[in-house]
Amino acid sequence: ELVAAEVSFLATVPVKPVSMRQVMSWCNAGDMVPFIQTEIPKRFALRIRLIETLDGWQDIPELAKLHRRLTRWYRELVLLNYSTQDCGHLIKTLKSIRDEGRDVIGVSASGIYQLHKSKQRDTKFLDRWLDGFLLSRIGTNALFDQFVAIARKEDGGLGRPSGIIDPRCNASKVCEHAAQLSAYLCYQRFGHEPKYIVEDFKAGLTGPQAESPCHFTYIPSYLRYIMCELLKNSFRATLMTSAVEDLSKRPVRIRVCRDEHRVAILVSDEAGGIPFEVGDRIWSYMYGTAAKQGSESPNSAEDLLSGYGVGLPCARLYARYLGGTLSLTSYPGYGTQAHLLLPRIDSEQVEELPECSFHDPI
Ligand code: W6P
Repeated sequence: ELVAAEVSFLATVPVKPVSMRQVMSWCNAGDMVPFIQTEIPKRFALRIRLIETLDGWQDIPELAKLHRRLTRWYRELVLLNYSTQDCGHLIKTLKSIRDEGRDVIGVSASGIYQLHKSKQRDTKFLDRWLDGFLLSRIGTNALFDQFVAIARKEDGGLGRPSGIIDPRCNASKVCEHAAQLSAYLCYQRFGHEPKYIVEDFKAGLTGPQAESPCHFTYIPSYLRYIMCELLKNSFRATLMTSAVEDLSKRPVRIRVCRDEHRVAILVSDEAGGIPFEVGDRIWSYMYGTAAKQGSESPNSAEDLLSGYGVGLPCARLYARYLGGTLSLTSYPGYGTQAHLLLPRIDSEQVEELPECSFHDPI
């Protein structure tokens, strides 16, 4: 079929990652249209091809469903008329694609887990595949959301949030919000919440001046997501390993540090560390998905806080999307440190996107 041939061609055309500086230079929705028109279909074609590289994908209902939906969205995008002055129809289409794709993380993780179970595929390979697939999705969603936000003119003037990017994102404020939310979830679930401390540090300064807030260009919702995932884990582990009266002795520490080039956030708990047997499985989509297949209470406080789901691997993708890194170090018997490193300069915040050089080793 014509669409299939077009997709396999387009999937081989290299995707063009943008920097946050470039995205912020698009002040009106119209400035963004040429990029949406040429780049977004490429990224959908790439995800369609990624599914096709998985041996046996047609036998897994979830993967077949994703493939059908992506193909339909691809068709809708290439059939749009981009030359009109009025972006109304484009906005409507992007919003409906965005809404229809809400469940893609769950559907793809479940499909990949089925592939693992039925075809005994290697979890390492499948985890890397999901990293690439979901990273590509983060990229299109960010651009969709940015486009819809600036089309609605939700942005203020200079120095105010423009679209989903905040040129003055306050890192410690976002950390504080994430900690409040995570503590609230703990309270709902366990009846207690751990203590936490947010501190600011600045290169070249010590003492009170070091505590000035850290502002940088970033997508605050992504930073909040990452911090919530880390804090939910640290908070839950702290509650599980401490008597209530000892909680004030083991606060979870959130240190927001920066120089001109980067923001480095250290989250440390004293909850005894991650069991050695868990190892790299903490970054796997498989174990959380396996656990989910048996549980019936989605969206309860319990579920939101529950074990190593897809939250941590997704948090690492949000960090990587704009050139950052996220890693964990376990200190057995003592605690866990999470290290989040984000570039601070908007021209260095460039999308990290997968290529279609992906080949199924089978
Ligand atoms: C723990 C287990 C964990 C996972 C992720 C982040 C922090 C922590 N702390 O004990």
